[in-house]
Amino acid sequence: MPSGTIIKALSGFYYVKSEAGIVRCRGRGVFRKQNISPLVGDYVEYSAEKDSEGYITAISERKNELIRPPIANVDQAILVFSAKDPDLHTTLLDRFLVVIESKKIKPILVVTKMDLLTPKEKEMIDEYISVYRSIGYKTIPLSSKTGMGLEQIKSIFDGKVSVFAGQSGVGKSTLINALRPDLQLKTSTISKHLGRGKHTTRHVELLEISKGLVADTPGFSAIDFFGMEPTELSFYFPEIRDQMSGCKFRNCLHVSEPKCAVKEAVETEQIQAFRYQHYLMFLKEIQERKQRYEK
Ligand SMILES: Nc1nc2c(ncn2[C@@H]2O[C@H](COP(=O)(O)OP(=O)(O)O)[C@@H](O)[C@H]2O)c(=O)[nH]1
Ligand SMILES: [Mg+2]
Ligand SMILES: [Zn+2]
Repeated sequence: MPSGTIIKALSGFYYVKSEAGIVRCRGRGVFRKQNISPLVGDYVEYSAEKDSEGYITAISERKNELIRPPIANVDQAILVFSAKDPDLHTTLLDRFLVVIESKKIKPILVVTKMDLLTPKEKEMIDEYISVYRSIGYKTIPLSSKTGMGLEQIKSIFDGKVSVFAGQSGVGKSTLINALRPDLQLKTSTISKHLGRGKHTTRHVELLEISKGLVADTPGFSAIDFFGMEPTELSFYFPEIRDQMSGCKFRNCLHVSEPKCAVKEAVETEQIQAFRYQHYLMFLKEIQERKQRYEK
């Protein structure tokens, strides 16, 4: 039976991209009984009555599933942050990284608007970029205005389903437009002109960029640490995870425990102080939430 990926769901139809092209499929009642409905990103089998029409017969088991936007089988999240305007927001960046790590999705960092930096500002941003690279995150500085970095980013989409994430105004739509000029997604200057930001569409579609699929709507708008245990947090900071086996206490939270290898690594600057500060900040948040809701 032919198979493919659902790239769009609209008005009761699922658009499946397969080797045969795009086939418009209906779901079948059987899914409703099983209490699952096909999602964009699902890998499905279908039965085609005509070349361009058919119905879905089976949904492959999902690797993961996002709620907002509703999409299955996400391989990687492209975290878009601007170097300036708005300023690089490392607290928010680390927050995104923790949530994405916890969902076992691979993060890739993109730093936009590099063209806006003075040489002095560029030095500082380059330093942050090298910190994140040293932790092991692929980090791509770019400018959608000058085209710098665009060739490099094209190759990361190949064979993967990606979702963009990042606060509004950092240049996500502008970047997608630079990669696929034919799409003409609305950017904020245009929406301001129309009176209000129109980025709240519920409907999601996977766009082809290079040899991959990319969600046209940003994901991870809710970035709290819901359901996370205090002891889990260390695992979502790779450089802390690397050190913690050296801590004296097995359940060390790296706050004020004696013989803590993580705190020692902060002192010797193997772990960056700002990353450790964010760890402490998030830990406190998780502990306070637990106290509030779980007593
Ligand atoms: N100078 C410069 N401006 C950019 C760049 N990327 C986006 N912008 C501007 O930043 C603003 C917000 O961009 P937009 O793509 O709408 O951000 P989004 O909310 O993340 O989708 C727009 O005015 C863009 O023209 C860039 O690389 N360089
Ligand atoms: Mg946008
Ligand atoms: Zn410790």
